[in-house]
Amino acid sequence: MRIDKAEVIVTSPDRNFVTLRLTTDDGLVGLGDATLNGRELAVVAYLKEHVAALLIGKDASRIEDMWQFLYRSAYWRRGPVTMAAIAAVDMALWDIKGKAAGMPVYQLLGGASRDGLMAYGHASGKTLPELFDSVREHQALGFKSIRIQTGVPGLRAIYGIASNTAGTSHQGVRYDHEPAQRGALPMQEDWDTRAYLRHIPGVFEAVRHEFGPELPLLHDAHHRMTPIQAAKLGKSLEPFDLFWLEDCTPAENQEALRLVRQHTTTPLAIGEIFNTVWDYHTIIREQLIDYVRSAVTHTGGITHLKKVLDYAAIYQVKSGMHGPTDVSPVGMAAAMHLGLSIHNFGIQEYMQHGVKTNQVFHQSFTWNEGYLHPGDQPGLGVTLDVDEAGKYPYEQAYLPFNRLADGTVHDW
Ligand code: EZ4
Ligand code: CO
Repeated sequence: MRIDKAEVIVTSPDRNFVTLRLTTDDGLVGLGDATLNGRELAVVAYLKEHVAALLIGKDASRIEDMWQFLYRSAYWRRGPVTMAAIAAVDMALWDIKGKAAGMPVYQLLGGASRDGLMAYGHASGKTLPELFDSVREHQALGFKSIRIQTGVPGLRAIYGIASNTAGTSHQGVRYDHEPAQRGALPMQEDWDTRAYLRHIPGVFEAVRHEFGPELPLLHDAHHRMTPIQAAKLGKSLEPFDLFWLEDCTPAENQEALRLVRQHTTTPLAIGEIFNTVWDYHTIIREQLIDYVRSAVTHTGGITHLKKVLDYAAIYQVKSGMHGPTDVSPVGMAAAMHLGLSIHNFGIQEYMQHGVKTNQVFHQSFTWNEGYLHPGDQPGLGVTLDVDEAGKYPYEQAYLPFNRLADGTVHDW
């Protein structure tokens, strides 16, 4: 079972996706997701120019060895581009191993630890009535847990609020498949932390009043606060019993979370932009977070993220894997197989892909009353229709960014 062919496929059905496709000499095909939103072609070049040739002729069954080889032989370690490239190779090899064994990947990881994966969806609205409608739409689709994002009075555009010109997912929910906007330049948004801190507790109070105490509610603060601001927000949200507050600070300073943790019992989730266990070791060991947000795609694949989550398990920290539309259906499948098998699964983010994306990637996961299951196809359970993919060439896209009222660039 040697790797015969390594192809990098770029397609942009509803948004850009980068997929690595490995073929073995006995005809097995493995897919890996290498999508790095807004910097897609950097990973394409890394794979095409520096990795593809190294794979040819290698034994496809040696997943751990391949991971160590790609990580250590490059000399330059970590970073989102490198770790997305390694993730794609790793996922494709797990896909191949599953097909060779005739088993879904979750069986190779130890089998199912649960019947399905509780998933949360994204409700948003510029105003409370719009937000309530969005929560109801998600409940009607079966979502049992819901992320809440709203507009802030005085700010024009804000992270996480679906635009009115949004597309529609396969389940019919109005949804904007970005935040990356197609175009030659990034969109500029505005930000005011004090206005946000004044507004958000009232939003959660209103949502609890409307939907009752049981519904698990989540919120993403998108790295925008200082530790003391984050502590204040966490404390002010305690009466509304959040499932988690996500990315309350730019958490590359792991020690900053000590300050937040001293002040609030609101559970914390961090890590969608992290890429190795080294980004997490202090916040896991000191139990400064409750959920690990990494996606398989951005954290070196199933092999590495499983190690991060096994380490987290020792400290009662659970998974909360990133599942935006910029993780491709292949990356989502990898997340579902891993989530189903580990003991310390917490929740899975699930933003539905668009109609065109689902025509390019044929998936076998199931959605049943708020629970995802990766299905029982051998491997990851996703196939890529190359002809369909070819209809959608790459389009330049950028994530937005923020400036404060005085023109200062701020975390977005
Ligand atoms: O901004 O995936 O929790 N989800 C998020 C996402 C990220 C995008 C960046 O590529 O914060 O919407
Ligand atoms: Co986030």
